[in-house]
Amino acid sequence: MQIANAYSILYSIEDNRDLKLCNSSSWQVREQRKKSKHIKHKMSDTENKAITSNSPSIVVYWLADSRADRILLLLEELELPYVIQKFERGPDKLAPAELKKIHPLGKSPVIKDGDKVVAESGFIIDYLISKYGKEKHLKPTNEEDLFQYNYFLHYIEGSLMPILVMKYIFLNLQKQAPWLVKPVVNGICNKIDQLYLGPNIRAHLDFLEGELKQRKWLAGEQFSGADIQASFTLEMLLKRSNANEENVPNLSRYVAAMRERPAYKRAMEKVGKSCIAE
Ligand SMILES: N[C@@H](CCC(=O)N[C@@H](CS)C(=O)NCC(=O)O)C(=O)O
Repeated sequence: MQIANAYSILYSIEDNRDLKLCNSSSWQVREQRKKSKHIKHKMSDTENKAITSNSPSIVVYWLADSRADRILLLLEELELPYVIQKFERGPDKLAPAELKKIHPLGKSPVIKDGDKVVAESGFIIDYLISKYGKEKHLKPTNEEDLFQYNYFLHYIEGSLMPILVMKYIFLNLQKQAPWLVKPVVNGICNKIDQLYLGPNIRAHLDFLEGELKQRKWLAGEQFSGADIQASFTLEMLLKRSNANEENVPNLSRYVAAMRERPAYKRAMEKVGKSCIAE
């Protein structure tokens, strides 16, 4: 049973963490009510009416400015009911220690599906599509597109993300360096950027531009889980490289098309943003 869009319920929990219930099932709601003694929200009639008994109970542990946006996109594409538990980053930009209670690495995204804890965005995407998304066709069935789907699911986290994370770390290092050592820190960071990060980012931009010149989406003419995995990362790539529609027209067209998807818009609404790379 699937419940499209429509409603979300905001619970206030005593420990100041927001638990946002989206597109929920009756089972979920009742369980959630049982678990939390501190719920202040009273469900409306519409919310109660939309409730059913056999939906999956998926909780997304979502961290601000993180790859967890991918999972919201996916769940909206799949039109599955889910709960978002939101975490903010600390002043050090790291995830709060509470996330370690969900999974020992303390990273996001991580989800709970029933009693299963599932980590790693690429794995979460493939897991949810395989388990609940058969009729949504987010995983190609023909050999060539499936080959690209698997490649890009791994490429995004294995090759592209590490470069972008390094770029982010060095940028922050420069911003946070005390004035006395700033010239030295800037010198080192600029050299790394010039010798390593810059050329690598250029190579990724050229590679992706070439791939997207050949087809609409990463794994063919059909939108797939590989695009969901790429969503967060490609927006970041464009933002951090200052690339635009003039030098990467196909990549820019791709990101713009992603942002136009109704599921993307619904996911962003749920976390109060207009786009991933806001
Ligand atoms: N390869 C993992 C990476 C997970 C990851 O590093 N997430 C970042 C957010 S984008 C995180 O939780 N950072 C917080 C921290 O390291 O404290 C995945 O794709 O899920």
